[in-house]
Amino acid sequence: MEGNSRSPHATASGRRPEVAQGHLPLPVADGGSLTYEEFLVRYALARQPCFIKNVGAQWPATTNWRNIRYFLEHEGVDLEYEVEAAAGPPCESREVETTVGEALRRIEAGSGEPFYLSAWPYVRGNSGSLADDFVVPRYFERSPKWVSHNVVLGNAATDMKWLYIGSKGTGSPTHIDTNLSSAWLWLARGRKEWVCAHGDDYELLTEGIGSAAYGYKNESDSEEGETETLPDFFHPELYERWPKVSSARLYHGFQEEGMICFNPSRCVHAVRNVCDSISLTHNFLDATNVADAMFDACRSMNEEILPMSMEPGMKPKTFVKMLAKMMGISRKELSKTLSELPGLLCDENLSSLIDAAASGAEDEESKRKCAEILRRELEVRLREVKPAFVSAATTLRDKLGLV
Ligand SMILES: O=C(O)CCC(=O)C(=O)O
Repeated sequence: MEGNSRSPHATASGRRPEVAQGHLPLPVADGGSLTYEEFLVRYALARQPCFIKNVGAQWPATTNWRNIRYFLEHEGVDLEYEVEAAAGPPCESREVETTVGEALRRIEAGSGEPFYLSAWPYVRGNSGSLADDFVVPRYFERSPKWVSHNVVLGNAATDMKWLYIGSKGTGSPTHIDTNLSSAWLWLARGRKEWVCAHGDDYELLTEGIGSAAYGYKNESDSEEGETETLPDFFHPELYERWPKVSSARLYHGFQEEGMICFNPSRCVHAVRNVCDSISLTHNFLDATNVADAMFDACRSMNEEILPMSMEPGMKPKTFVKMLAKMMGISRKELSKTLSELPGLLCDENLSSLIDAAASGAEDEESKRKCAEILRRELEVRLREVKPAFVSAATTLRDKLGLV
């Protein structure tokens, strides 16, 4: 491993002193030798962003995804699928409604203004056969169906699988990933410049920001009463404009072709395409971040869903119908999920969660060890969040009459 996998600012007492201004190098792990246990301990559970090099050399994507023509001529790609692209540099971009085909042709033509086919949901967008070109590395997406298909955790409605294809100068402004999930981002072509905060600095960076912390939002989008915004990590006066950033651990680095950037749950991050780029992003929830996802689900139930359901004149049935429509799922499916929600973290589910994650380890002995590490860690992490989740989920279920 290169760079620093442990925060240089952690002390023996576990307390972090004020950090000097400036960025730390993003650690680089070697996918050829990184074990699953090392990945868990150093990165996923530690909420430490990193690069992983030497991944995917044998994948068809390594050769095929170097050229936009491949996507344009691939018979499994739905070029008519409607998407929102971004025109212009990251913090000033405009949304453009277009199709996959038009966006790809525009980027291929390279007509001046930066243009980004960002967050192309290629699986939902009828182009899932592109997944034949790569294999999900052993470190990621190890979750049982009750997590990966749960609508409240976001996955069934949005499968969290995207492609990002854009010209030089495009990028994604500072944000936090949906449901406080983790993400692996593999670069097929180009070069990306990243700034990622340590996941444990999430509270510090999002304090006082409220819902503006979620998604790509800029100052003009802030809601009433929310005066702060997430810091623009690429702003030339970052530390002057957002002084609290000097107390956070910010990691900086350039992602080269064939490398993964791993963003753990709670990691606030921003990225720029230094040159024309083609990349794959999958977000996921598993045993390493489920407690964070539950924390986010509590926030969403208490601050968004419950208040909405209690608006004057709102009938429970109408509310469920409206919510199902917003999530793009059937009313029946949503009602079933919401009625079962308070029992989601039962012992049986937690065991299957741990087993699914530990199955990433190389042999039986390592699987046992990883399962033990995960069990201990989950116990601590769920201690507070589980009662809060059960309480919010029960209130919601009862309020909607879904018992
Ligand atoms: O590559 C990009 O522009 C954005 C990727 C990213 O940060 C994300 O999907 O959360």
